[in-house]
Amino acid sequence: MKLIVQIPCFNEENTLPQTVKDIPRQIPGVDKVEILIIDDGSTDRTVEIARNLGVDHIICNKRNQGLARSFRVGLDACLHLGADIIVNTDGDNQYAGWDIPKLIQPILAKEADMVVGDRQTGNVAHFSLIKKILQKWGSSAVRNLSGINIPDAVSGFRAISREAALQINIVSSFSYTTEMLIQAGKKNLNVVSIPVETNDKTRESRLFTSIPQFIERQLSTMLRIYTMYQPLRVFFFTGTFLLVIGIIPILRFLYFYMIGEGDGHIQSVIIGGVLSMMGFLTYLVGLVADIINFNRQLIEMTLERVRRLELSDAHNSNNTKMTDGI
Ligand SMILES: Nc1nc2c(ncn2[C@@H]2O[C@H](COP(=O)(O)OP(=O)(O)O)[C@@H](O)[C@H]2O)c(=O)[nH]1
Ligand SMILES: [Mg+2]
Repeated sequence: MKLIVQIPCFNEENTLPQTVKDIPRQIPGVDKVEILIIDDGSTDRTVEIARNLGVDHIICNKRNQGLARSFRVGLDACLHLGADIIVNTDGDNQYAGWDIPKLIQPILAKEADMVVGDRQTGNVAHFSLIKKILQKWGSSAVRNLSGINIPDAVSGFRAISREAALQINIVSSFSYTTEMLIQAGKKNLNVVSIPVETNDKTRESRLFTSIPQFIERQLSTMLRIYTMYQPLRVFFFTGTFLLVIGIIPILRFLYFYMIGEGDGHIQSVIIGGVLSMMGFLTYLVGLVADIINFNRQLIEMTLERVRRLELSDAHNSNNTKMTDGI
């Protein structure tokens, strides 16, 4: 059983040493613990420090690619390195490394495919009221969209089984946290949440510069990923909404027409007609999106198989290399 702890880093020279130090290297039930740093084009000494700390693997993006892409690169690398469990933690030492054994327990016990560390934000002193409210609201939105109940949906402290990592395809470039949960829900993976500790705040968030930006980015990710997985529902809802508001002015016109005052109400017919037509068109777009959705499913199935083939190839060639060595 091999565990790889991946840490996406963007200029984390100050906090990386403590983050790495807190990761236990011996965990009951795990044969090997390795650490992978994904350096996302840091301009400080992150890579040098990671090397000095003796982390096992370092991936360097030449340019800053964003957290979600780096996360995906990390997952792929962990799979290639033969990880049975992958843990993601942040380089700012926000999460307590010593909680990792607890975090992976449900996966070791084969009770879960994914475990999300719940920071119990309601009790975290340095979280502002607005952040607490947003966090709660975001998690309930994710719960409605994905059908899984995770109190801290944007937590970056999470463990994933190899099987789940093979199935997850992060496509957004900004935030992987909510996308991963919506995908996991739609793929019927078993996701659980466990309470974890957090360290004191070391610095301001680098992912969000302001609350409106946070809301805008999270909302757009949620909407896009949900539409990707349930297009018919989204377009049917939007189309019906347009149709219903379109029918109201038409009924208004009909009423006046019946009582013999149809003249002068032609605007109602035009507005209602345009809205109803938009509603019908939205249904049609929904059908097209649904067909694209089938294609997505086929592509995802192919991708999963390619991954498995690639990984079994890598595994075989590693074995050959080892035999060659002997
Ligand atoms: N790969 C990558 N990681 C980033 C980037 N910005 C922040 N991170 C990492 O993402 C994690 C969370 O970032 P942080 O600024 O603490 O955001 P918070 O989750 O809002 O606290 C840390 O490990 C950062 O190093 C980025 O542009 N690219
Ligand atoms: Mg942080």
